[in-house]
Amino acid sequence: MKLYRTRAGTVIEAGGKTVLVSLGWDEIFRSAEPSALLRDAVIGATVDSPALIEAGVLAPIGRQEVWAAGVTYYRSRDARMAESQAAAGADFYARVYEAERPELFFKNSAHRVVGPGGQVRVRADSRWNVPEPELVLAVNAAGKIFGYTVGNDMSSRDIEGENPLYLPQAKVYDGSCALGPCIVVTQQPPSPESVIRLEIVRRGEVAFAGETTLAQLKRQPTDLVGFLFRDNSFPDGAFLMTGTGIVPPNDFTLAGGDEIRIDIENVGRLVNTVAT
Ligand code: DO4
Ligand code: MG
Repeated sequence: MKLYRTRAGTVIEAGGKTVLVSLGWDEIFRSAEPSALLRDAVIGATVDSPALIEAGVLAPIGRQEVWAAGVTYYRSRDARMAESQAAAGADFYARVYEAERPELFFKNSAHRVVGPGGQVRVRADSRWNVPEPELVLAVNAAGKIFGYTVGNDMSSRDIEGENPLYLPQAKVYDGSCALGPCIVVTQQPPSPESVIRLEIVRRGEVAFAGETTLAQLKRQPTDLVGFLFRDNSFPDGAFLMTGTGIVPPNDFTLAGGDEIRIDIENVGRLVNTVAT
């Protein structure tokens, strides 16, 4: 079942039907059993129109906070160690990759999140910027993962590399996160073989392409959520980005007008452009 937040309201695609349901977005995240709530809502729904989705898909977020895990793939550990060498930060990344406690950081509140087709941004005071394509967990208020979406954890590598304490500035700014296009509601996590692909297109040419699989993710999604919910409450649920396994080479930086395409097999495709 796919759950969309649209200009018309909450829309579910299930069993070949596209229906508008009278459920508020945050109500779904507050529910103890979101999938049962959605199933019942589909049975009671009357409108069946694929045009609902074409009318305008919004970022699939209401009052949820967005959090992120970091250094959960070997490639990310490597890239972070290299970029922070001069600041003597490399050891922190090596240690957190091995540690029981993961790196978790606050990524964004909803107003900084863009939806499918929207414009992500790079900071004006940064000269080295990349997208981070990530599987994102949709988590209800009780800490249960009920679905998955695609995310882009935009990052300023020069700011992050200068000093690990600058992480919030490298990660949290207007337009620094994209989510969507929908939440795939399922009890079954995407299989480890699922491929994550990133393609960056500049003036019609592929400027960077890379891929990995979920098998390279070192942490279990349930463990990440377990740490997030330790002594921390989320009355409206949360999104948790699970980290990147694709990092463009060090001489690559995003430019205004670049198109960022992220595909996660069995979850969806998220496309955004970089604001000029
Ligand atoms: O520690 C820096 C951020 C790591 C991150 O965002 C990632 O690995 O995806
Ligand atoms: Mg990341």
